Amino acid sequence: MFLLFASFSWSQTFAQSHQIVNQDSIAHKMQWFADAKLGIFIHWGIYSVKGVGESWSFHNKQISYKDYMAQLKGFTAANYHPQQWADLIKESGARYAVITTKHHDGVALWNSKCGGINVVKNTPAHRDVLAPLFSALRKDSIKCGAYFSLIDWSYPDYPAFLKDSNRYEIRNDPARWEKFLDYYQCQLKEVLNNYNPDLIWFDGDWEHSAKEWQAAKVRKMILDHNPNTIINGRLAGYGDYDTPEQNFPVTRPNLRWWELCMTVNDNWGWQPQDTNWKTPYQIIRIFADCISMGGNLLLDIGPKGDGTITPQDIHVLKELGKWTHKNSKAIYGTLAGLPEGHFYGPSTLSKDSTTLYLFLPGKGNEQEVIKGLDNKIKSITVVGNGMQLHYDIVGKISWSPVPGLVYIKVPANVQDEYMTVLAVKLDGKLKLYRGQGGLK
Ligand code: JFZ
Repeated sequence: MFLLFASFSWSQTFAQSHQIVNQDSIAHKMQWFADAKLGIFIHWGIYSVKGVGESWSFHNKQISYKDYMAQLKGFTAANYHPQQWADLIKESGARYAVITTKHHDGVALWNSKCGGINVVKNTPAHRDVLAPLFSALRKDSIKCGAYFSLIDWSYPDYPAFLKDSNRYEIRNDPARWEKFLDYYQCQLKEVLNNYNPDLIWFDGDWEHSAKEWQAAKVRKMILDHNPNTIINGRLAGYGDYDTPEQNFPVTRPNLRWWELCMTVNDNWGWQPQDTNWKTPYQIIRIFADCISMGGNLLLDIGPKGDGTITPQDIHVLKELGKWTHKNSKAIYGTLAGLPEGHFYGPSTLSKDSTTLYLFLPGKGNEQEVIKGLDNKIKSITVVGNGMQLHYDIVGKISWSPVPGLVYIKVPANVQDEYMTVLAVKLDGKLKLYRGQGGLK
């Protein structure tokens, strides 16, 4: 299944598929998202009880549907402290969070009146676990995102169930599909009315077409409820931004808004056998690469069924937080940085384009180089430390329009534990020389 996804190209956004060249109406509501840079994704559901693959484990017959659903009985949320979750998310430096309100297994984390299975009616948790999280996040000024799976393999009127066994085909029974549409749109309305999310993160659109999902109607329904709601790219061409999943782009995507979603280990939900944790440095470096290329990072954690967040997730979020807080001015509200070739590392640009932030892969060294910088430099300082650094202009030919190379010395005593960041103050807006040097 996943091999198949690997060849997916990014789905188009609403603006692209409708050839909206002037995206300014969308730009207004996208501003907080563009400035936020970091979000935390939370995969939490009954799959977190035994720690099996979220929904896919029964769909792909790795576990029987009965055994999968037996996890309902174990979903206690006994150690669930939403304010602690929110505070940890805040501490990481994330400015938004997205939680699975319902995954493909169809188990809603709120008390849905539209039908289906939910943790209030069907688990010992016996309560809406979303409401207290959204209010804790809002207390911490974190924007709230609701992940919502279009697919619902448990619902009797949904065509697909287990791998290779459809309940029916839509063309043979359109009335039955209508029933499903009513159900999922009823649930979506509940999510909008209950929590007024700042962002809806759809998933699973690949099982049906935009027409079948009624994507245009659903987009309108969301925006009629709140025109500022951001919609991710998985609404069959009716979203606002793109989501390359787990796969890091190598060259800068030609997209106005995008978000990489990525797990801390190899799985979305908690799975005890998965100990392939990324290190804080690896995550910081991936994050810096994202913002350098104009994107966001949505970093996923998987709390256990009882609501505890693993020590490994906590460690990564806290270490990430130390770094994001120290380097905040190089991160939030910035623009994508230098195009390839000018600097061997990620970079960002202040909104007014007069300060360039350089992220030094590793900790930095004695010989950092910027090429083709056609500005005078006012100062170079270490972000979060303030020390002014010495630099040399090397190889400037007096009569040539080609700028010299900027050599910067980063002494060991100002190096960050993970990734040192420099602020290069320019004499005006960034100007780059993009030519081929002295070649004719
Ligand atoms: C989906 C879910 O199936 C998965 O369980 C998880 O919730 C993740 C965040 O999203 O998985 C996908 C979705 C899209 C692609 C691959 C896996 N894709 O476009 O390559």
